[in-house]
Amino acid sequence: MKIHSAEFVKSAAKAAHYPDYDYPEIAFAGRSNVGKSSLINTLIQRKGLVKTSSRPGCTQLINFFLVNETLSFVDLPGYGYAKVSKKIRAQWQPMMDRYLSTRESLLGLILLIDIRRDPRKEEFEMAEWLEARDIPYLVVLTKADKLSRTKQAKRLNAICSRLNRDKNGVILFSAKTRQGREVIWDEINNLIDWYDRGEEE
Ligand SMILES: Nc1nc2c(ncn2[C@@H]2O[C@H](COP(=O)(O)OP(=O)(O)OP(=O)(O)O)[C@@H](O)[C@H]2O)c(=O)[nH]1
Ligand SMILES: [Mg+2]
Repeated sequence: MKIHSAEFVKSAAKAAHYPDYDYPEIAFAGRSNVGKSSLINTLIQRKGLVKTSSRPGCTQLINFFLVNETLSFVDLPGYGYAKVSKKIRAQWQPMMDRYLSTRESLLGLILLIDIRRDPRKEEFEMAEWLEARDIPYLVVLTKADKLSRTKQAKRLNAICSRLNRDKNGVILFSAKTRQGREVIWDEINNLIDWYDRGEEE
């Protein structure tokens, strides 16, 4: 995918503050520190456009980005980080639920899981929730560079079977080596084609 423009649009907590454009939108979700912001930067080839940090809990609002003036990316706050205050965490869940259940232009979601971790309650709940609403999602296993190719393949098998998901729907990725970037773009483009066909009907 050739990126000729990528810009930060705005941050929002409330639905009233979401951008009111209706470009097809892809959201990125996953545990805090899993690499959501780094994945977006790698996809759009802008190193610092999305702020990343080794300190979990970096992204605390819903952040909207516009790519090539036609596609919207949404960086969601990470879940499951215990050190964030209770008050902040209590605000996140309704904020995420509201976004996922009301955003009409949401085309699909990318669910990130650290390749070294087994999916847990949060990931199972998210997957179930998306399936119940017919929202397509892709699983991306992040930080693949931390493991050898042999170990990556083993983790891919283990995680697919835990999620009961075909290997085609789970992609190995590294923001460091950019492994998997093109495959993720292919999947996003497939979703967009499918959306465009639906619009024409
Ligand atoms: N080795 C390696 N490190 C990564 C990779 N992706 C992200 N990181 C590092 O992991 C840390 C967290 O990355 P972020 O992209 O900020 O994670 P996030 O999911 O956006 O985190 P929150 O905003 O806190 O929810 C940073 O120190 C990144 O440099 C990767 O593919 N490989
Ligand atoms: Mg982030």
